[in-house]
Amino acid sequence: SVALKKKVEHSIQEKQKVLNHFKKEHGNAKLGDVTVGQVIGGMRSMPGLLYETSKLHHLDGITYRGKDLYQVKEQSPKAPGGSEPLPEAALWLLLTGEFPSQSELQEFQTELFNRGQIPAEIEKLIKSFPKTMHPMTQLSMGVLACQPLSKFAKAYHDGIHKSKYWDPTFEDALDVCARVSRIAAIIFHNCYGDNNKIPTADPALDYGANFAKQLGFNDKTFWELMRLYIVIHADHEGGNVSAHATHLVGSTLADPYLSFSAGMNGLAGPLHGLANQECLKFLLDLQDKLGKTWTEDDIRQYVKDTLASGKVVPGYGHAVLRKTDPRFMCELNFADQFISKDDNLVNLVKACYRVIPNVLEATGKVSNPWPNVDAGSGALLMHYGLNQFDYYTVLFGVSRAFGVMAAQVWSRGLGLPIERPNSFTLEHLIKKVEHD
Ligand code: CMX
Repeated sequence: SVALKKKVEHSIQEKQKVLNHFKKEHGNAKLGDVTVGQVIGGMRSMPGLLYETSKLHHLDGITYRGKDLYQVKEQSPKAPGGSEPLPEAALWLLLTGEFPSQSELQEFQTELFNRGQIPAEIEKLIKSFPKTMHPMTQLSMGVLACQPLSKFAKAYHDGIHKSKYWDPTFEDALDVCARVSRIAAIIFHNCYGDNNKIPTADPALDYGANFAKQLGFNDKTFWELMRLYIVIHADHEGGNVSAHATHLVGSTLADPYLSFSAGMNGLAGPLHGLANQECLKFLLDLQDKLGKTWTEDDIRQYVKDTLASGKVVPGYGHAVLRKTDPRFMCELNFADQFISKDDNLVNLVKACYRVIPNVLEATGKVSNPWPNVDAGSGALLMHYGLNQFDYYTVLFGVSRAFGVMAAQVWSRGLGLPIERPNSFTLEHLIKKVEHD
């Protein structure tokens, strides 16, 4: 959309002025001290990244351009007759700080639909991935298969001036967001169906509905869930593994396809995006073991046994959050609005929420005993029949594209340099601390 590109260009130019002035005036200002514990402990809470699209607050949760998820949900344009926010409106918000007008939105939806087309030979390549390959591996490879289409890589090769890097990054970022749902739909049918019979996308539908339709789901409430799901998983500031991996690889001027694929490899880890798959498995194992007549005491004992066997309780805890994840609350609210009160799995999610935080708190070591986004998403997807749970992280990946790709446009727009923090061997670290 010409309007969107103009808006992004204008706000980047304005922000560049602020950044340059700030860097000149305050480049040496201190943001805090780095402790040995942080160096050894995964850089937890260490300031180290400029990331424009979203900011996480340890109690309020994620804000997209200053708006918390409840505000996003309330203020976002919706599908006709719908109540959930639209992913393409969230992408516009992440890129510009504002929601699009109705006419801007319609034009943008058409544009994303057109950008989503994948050349036949690349579709054929993605369709040739083996059924048994994990869907996340297929996602990462599917994105890489589209890399030859990168406009940034071509522009860089042709000698583009560095002040213009953001422009082909913007083009690629929108293409990646548009294409990733098509790649994901192909993967779904590669793994669980017939990839010669993928339902066609409909230009009259919005992004979330079209994605659900291509997966083979025609229930309009599921389309609403997909819209909500994509919006709430899109961005979680810059330090989480998928965002940081995308940002890090992008800082080398690797194009958005290469960087996003790297981010997806990080999302595939069980402590990050794969936790939603693990979480559903946890709930189903619990149901298997206890039947559908479980009690809260049963859950308590099951969680204690899990901890005693040296495993984490998936869907609980967070590196930054210190309260129930608002994304989980959005899922619960959706369940209350749309899902009948006799869904045993959804009721189990709610019972776990009543029981698990106390058990985790009692260990005395878990910094955040509250549920994160993954604690609820699987049960909602199961309700609508999406029960291929090794696919769930792919859904997360489709959504995460919106945040990390919008952020990459801004990183190139602000001319952020290649990342290169300092590392130590343990011996160097010990020497340094003992000498100081
Ligand atoms: N179950 C059991 N133990 C847990 C736990 C959980 N859900 N969450 C934290 N702990 C443990 C840690 O393993 C750690 O134990 P050790 O000291 O023995 O190594 C201790 O509590 C302290 O960890 P922490 O400071 O609370 O948590 P971290 O910041 O190190 O890790 C996270 C955060 C998310 C990896 C961790 O809470 C976890 O493993 N949760 C389960 C997996 C999960 O739900 N991941 C999804 C996160 C959401 C996202 O990716 O956005």
